[in-house]
Amino acid sequence: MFAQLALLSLAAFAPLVAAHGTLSGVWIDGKHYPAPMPLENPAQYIVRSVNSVDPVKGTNNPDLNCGHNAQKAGLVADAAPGSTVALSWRNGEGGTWVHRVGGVVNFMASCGNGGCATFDSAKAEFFKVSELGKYPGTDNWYMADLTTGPNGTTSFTIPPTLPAGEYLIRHDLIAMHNGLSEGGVEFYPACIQIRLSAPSRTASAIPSGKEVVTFPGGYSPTEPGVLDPNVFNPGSVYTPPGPPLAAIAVADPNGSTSGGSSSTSGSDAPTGTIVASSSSTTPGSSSPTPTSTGGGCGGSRQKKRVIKRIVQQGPLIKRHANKAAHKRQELPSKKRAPAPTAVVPVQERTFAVRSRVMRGI
Ligand SMILES: *[C@@H]1O[C@H](CO)[C@@H](O)[C@H](O)[C@H]1NC(C)=O
Ligand SMILES: *[C@@H]1O[C@H](CO)[C@@H](O)[C@H](O)[C@H]1NC(C)=O
Ligand SMILES: [Cu+2]
Repeated sequence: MFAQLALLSLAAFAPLVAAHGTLSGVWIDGKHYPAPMPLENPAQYIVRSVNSVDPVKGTNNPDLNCGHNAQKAGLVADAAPGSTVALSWRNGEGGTWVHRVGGVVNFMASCGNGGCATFDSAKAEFFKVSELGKYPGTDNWYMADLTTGPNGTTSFTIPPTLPAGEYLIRHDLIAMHNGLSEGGVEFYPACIQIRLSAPSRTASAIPSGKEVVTFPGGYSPTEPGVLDPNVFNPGSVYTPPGPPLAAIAVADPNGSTSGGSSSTSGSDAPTGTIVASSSSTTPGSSSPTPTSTGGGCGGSRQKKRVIKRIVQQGPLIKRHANKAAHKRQELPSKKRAPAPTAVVPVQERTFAVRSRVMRGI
């Protein structure tokens, strides 16, 4: 009881609910740009704002474009062909991102002559510049790099031959913990406005034709990266959704990744090693300390009460109806409460307990 009260009082200071989450920041060649909170005016940001921490559901959902009710940002960040873009996420309470299973994809599209601050992203012709699932030869997910702490990042390289101009980046997390059945997948799109002013050394054409897609429309509801009954099976291959990588994309050996983190343990435990090894291209030292409640997506009674209280007091965050599905967090729906040999559930529990300990509860 006392613990619950403590949780409530802590959460009461948090602006958002404890589930799901949003992009929290972008580093371009090490320079940091924060992302707006949901419903925040994006005039002073390079990241378009959304009005909910919830996932976008459905491959035909118009919000698959740039997130829930995305609003154009006022600023455009300078970058260069070949720049490294690193991205961090937070959960709905402002703590550490929790989802680790699924894909991380990045698209880009020209904003045309008018520039990104006024560009209608529904018209964007997106080409894919990066796609990640599991670290090669392991059952470790790239997405889990985001769960290591507030500055856990995933990154990609801007194609080095991209012509000068303004571009919209469409970054998307494809959370697959409920993606074992059709419609279960959770999409978390976020759009970032950048400008390449330095001319490319060897400019190529901006991708077009079969290399580009619009959103919604870029994913199919039944393609393997969106619907994957085997996603929790050890050794299974996961293929991120959407078109193939554009020819000008760099299959960055380190990038997007954080290099050197392919432990063979098959574990996605939230240690700090992955983040630490990415520090050359991204934020400096990131503490592995989990700062979130670590509990995933609105499953517990405690959290529901927290949500209710915050909704009464603070900004109204639209909630999606599928809370029950999130009780499962990263567990496959048909394999709940399995034997202790199952890796993911044990980690999730460990993570939750550790988080509570960290928060002194
Ligand atoms: C990859 O990592 C190696 C060793 O840390 C480094 O020398 C190289 O520059 C990196 N490449 C990229 C594209 O970041
Ligand atoms: C995370 O990155 C931000 C922006 O660079 C920085 O201000 C903050 O100190 C970092 N936090 C940690 C825990 O490293
Ligand atoms: Cu979620």
